[in-house]
Amino acid sequence: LDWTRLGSRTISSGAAEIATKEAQHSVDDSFGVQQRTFGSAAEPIQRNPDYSVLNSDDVSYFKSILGDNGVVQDKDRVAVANVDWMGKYKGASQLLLLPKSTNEVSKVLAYCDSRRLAVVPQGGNTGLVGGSVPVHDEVIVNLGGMDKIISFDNVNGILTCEAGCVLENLSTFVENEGFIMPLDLGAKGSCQIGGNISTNAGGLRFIRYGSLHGNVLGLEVVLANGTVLDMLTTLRKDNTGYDLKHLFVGSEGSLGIVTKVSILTPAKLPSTNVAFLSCNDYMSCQKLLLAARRSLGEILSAFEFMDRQCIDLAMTHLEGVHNPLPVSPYKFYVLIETTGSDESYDKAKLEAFLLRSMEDGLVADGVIAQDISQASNFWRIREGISEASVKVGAVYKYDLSIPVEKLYDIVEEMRSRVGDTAEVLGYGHLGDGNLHLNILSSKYSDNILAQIEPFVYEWTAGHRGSISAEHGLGLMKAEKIHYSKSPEAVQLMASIKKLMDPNSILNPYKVLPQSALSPEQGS
Ligand code: FAD
Ligand code: 2HG
Ligand code: ZN
Repeated sequence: LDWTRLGSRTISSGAAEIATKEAQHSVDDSFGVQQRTFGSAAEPIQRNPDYSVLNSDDVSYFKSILGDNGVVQDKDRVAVANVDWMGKYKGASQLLLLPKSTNEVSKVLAYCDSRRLAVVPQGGNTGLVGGSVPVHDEVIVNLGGMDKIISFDNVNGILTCEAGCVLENLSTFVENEGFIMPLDLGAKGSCQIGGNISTNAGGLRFIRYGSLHGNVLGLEVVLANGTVLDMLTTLRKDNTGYDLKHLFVGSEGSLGIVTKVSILTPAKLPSTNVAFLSCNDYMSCQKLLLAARRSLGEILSAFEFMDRQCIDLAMTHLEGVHNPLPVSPYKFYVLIETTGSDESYDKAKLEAFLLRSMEDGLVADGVIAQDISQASNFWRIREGISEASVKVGAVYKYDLSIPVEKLYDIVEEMRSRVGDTAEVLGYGHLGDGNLHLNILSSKYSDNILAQIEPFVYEWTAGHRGSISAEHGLGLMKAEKIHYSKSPEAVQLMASIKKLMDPNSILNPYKVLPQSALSPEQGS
């Protein structure tokens, strides 16, 4: 076993930044934007004729609220905001609004509601389910201009900030104060905390710090009619009635626009170690997870999983990364991170765990990063898979919660279904039972899609899994919610949507099936 030790320096997990615009352009250049349906059974989505069409009076009104700089009609800039990060979903909006305060958001929404102009809330536009871009001519409201840190309580680690703050900037800020953000993900360089909350993003620290439902302490939200809902408390405990903020965590901009956030940040601990390991079979990966939970216990901070196809893809498409275990190819790779407060104890614990795992035959080979650049390389491989996947041409992405023991079965079944027409990758947050199933080919094809859907949804439902572990439903899966939620639950969600957004101006065609929202369906 060729492992070496991580030095005493603390690392922030992975320095991978993504350049949204560049990625979009390279995607556009290489295979064009797919402009058709995204599910085998889906009909093209008709524009809801009840929405008004933007006119010059509307634009003048927005300018009177936001000033000329906050109202973008420039075709190139609007075009960027119309296309998602994968280059897969493209709207036809003519207007991008950039509010700078809650009051401005409130006035914009009140006006849109009164005029019945449809709106897409947008953060960093890194979402992976087509939720952050218009379907037709919806007005785009991007929160990027609301990027101020409001306060930081450095006793309790409570950050209060505006929704447009970029996650990586918040990380840097709280790390300087001796804390870390409770979430971390490959899109950190572009995604905004408001977008993270609206998608209930999971990511790489979920195994340790849990969901944003636990870490978000308070929110300020603007409702569809412009009402400002102040729930921006910083209390750990507050059982006064229904906890309304949870409605907005994960509702993908369909119930309101998040404008401010208060979030609990854990203390930054001084010792981080990262190991990159290989396993010969999937059973060993599962056993390794259980062993890591038992032996590493409280210091385990990530357990990420990749198959060989992911490593090959990363090596081909990511610049400056190298395979930490180049000698022979293995079927599976696991990245384990530990974070703790006692450097020598933590290191000894990880080393003993790895030795035992090798002796037990769970680990075939492995390496521990000996410095920050090695650790960054390990993380860059894992975090960069998504970025590498969009460079191939066409990518079909599925984000499934499946019981861990069954999680890789669907990857193998999918491989045999698509044969050599596409490359199938399995990776994800194994510690959370979350598989990212990516199917790559040079071009989008109805034949490949027909092999994937509805099989992938039926299989997941058959195993009582979730068709969206962490990315949301967006446009891609709005009509598929029934695979994971009962008709009664969908009906209640539709009633909530109708109550909170009776004119249905917020993020139309997303999250819920159109049939559940139709006026005939009583609320
Ligand atoms: P956007 O993409 O702009 O929007 C996402 C959704 O939220 C849309 O429906 C939008 O309407 C809504 N929205 C945005 N801002 C607001 C707001 N202020 N108020 C109301 N609604 C709003 N996700 C994970 O869960 N885990 C990961 O590990 C992960 N890794 C990723 C890695 C890469 C390279 C990429 C490209 C994406 C990854 N994602 C991951 C997807 C994830 O959903 C986003 O990265 C992130 O949470 C979205 O934030 P955003 O600011 O880009 O939101
Ligand atoms: C990750 O964990 C992200 O890397 C993205 O959630 C997954 O692109 C994907 O399918
Ligand atoms: Zn993920």
